[in-house]
Amino acid sequence: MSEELEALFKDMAQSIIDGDSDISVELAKKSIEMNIPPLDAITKGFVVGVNYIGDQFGAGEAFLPELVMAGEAMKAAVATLEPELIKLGEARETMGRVVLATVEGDIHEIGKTLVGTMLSASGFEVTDLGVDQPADKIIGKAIEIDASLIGMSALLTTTMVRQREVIEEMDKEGLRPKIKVMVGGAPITRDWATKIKADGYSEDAVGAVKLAKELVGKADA
Ligand code: B1M
Repeated sequence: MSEELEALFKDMAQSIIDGDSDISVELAKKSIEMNIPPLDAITKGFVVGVNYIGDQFGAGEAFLPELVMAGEAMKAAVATLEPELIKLGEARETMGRVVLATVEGDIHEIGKTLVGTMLSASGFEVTDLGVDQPADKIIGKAIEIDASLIGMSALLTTTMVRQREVIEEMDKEGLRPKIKVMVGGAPITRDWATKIKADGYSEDAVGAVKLAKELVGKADA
């Protein structure tokens, strides 16, 4: 990696740590001008900063206002890069409809939105319900739009159990295997996904696209 690129990624991380949306957006724009792949900017730059603040918060060394500002700066940077992510996809074929949501009680949206953007860029028709979504809303929307896949994000150990509730409800209503379920989010593991009988788990947005294609039977597309 060149020194210039290394410095840019470092500044990106710092802009999130400082909770400075103006600078994070400016750096996101700079990365576009420099033709840096948008996913690199996110994962090697901005995410490093948000993870740092998350760890500091977890250790009691940063507080809620800092977490909120870091979240806002991260959101603004990812939104700036979103058109570039969409451009990356050269989807010619419709892959199927996906309902995406962060589960009830959980308002973390950045990772979920990133997954949604990547799925859209890859040809999926994504209905993103947003955050804090109860089981009935998620399932109701999937039935309404005849979705082939539900994607659920959870970032809290206290809300990940909601993923299981949605799956149990779907099983009760006989909606599976017609509608497949994919889960993700920082505390989610493959073991958890297996335990709650999800159809698949991915640890990041790129993996989520690959998995979604497999689940709808279009792995080669
Ligand atoms: Co919160 N938060 N937060 N937070 N927050 C965490 C999750 C935490 C780990 C921080 C910490 O303590 N170290 C901790 C959870 C601890 C736990 O449960 N064990 C925590 C806490 C405690 C809280 C509050 C309870 C704090 C409080 O109020 N006292 C509160 C909860 C509010 C609620 O939801 N009810 C809270 C609030 C917030 C903010 C609102 C301030 C803000 C969110 C802003 C927003 O989203 N608009 C925030 C933030 C920013 C974080 C951290 C720092 C960063 C999350 C993030 O955006 N990461 C986070 C610490 C961390 O995760 N390092 C933390 C970047 C994003 C790109 O990654 O979301 O993981 P991620 O998504 C990845 C993958 O996980 C995956 O792909 C994405 C891209 O690679 N993925 C999927 C995600 N969803 C997927 C779905 C898929 C597949 C893959 O298929 C469907």
